[in-house]
Amino acid sequence: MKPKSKVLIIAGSDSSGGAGIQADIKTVSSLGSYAMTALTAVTIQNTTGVKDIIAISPKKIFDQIIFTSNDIKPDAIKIGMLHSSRVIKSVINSLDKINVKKIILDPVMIAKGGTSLIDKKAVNYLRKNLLKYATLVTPNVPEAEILSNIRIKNINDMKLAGKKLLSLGAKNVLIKGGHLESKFVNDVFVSKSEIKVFKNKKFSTKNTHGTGCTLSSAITTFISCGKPLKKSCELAINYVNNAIGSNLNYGEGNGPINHLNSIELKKKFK
Ligand code: PXL
Repeated sequence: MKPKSKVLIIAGSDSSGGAGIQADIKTVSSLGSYAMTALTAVTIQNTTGVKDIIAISPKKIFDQIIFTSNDIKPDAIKIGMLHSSRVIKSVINSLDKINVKKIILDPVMIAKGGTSLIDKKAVNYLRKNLLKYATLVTPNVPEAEILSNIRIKNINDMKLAGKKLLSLGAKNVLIKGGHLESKFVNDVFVSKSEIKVFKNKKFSTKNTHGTGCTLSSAITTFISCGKPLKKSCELAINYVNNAIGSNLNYGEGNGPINHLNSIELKKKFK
């Protein structure tokens, strides 16, 4: 097959392969599109946690985005880990130059084991300056609480926080409900014209490392192919749920999900 579209991923590396740019490339590829990357940081980690983080300079992040996109124009962009205000600023400068309309922002803040992937000043900078570039922002509950300054305990709070993020400049919001105590996961999509709750059964597994990265990359892939945004969210949630359900159970800690779940190997490769 030929790729259906081209996606640029701006994100950090996860050496364990379950989250970050590795999850993004696997997701975009397994859903049939072409993945390009601009690496923002290198994390040294495995399923038990993050050991170290090495930053890439803001100028070199800018250069990766511009040099790559000027040659092969992306249909959509996914943004993940941005660890400092200077990095966010250089990403904004590059977005101003390349003029790509479909931008999905996953406001990554804390890794599964609790390590912070962004500094505190950068959170304020992101809220004030980057949110307005986002076609869709995809926070989980703790991230939505920080960005909106609203305490979230239930679906109604998620709706309020979503509306607040719209008022701060995001064009659409998908708040992921997996952190709330419940038998179900309610993901809440908020746009200017509607609110939609995607309700799915929660899996009881510790192996959910990289679900946020995977979800935002899957949404980016679907909208890069021309699917409507809300439909892209629905399809991406299904993709992630199938990938969790496949339960690889790799590693001692929070293991990865199965990004290849959607792929059938052709006979000639068997
Ligand atoms: O899941 C958030 C995330 C994003 N980006 C990188 C990560 C992680 C979580 O570990 O390592 C690079």
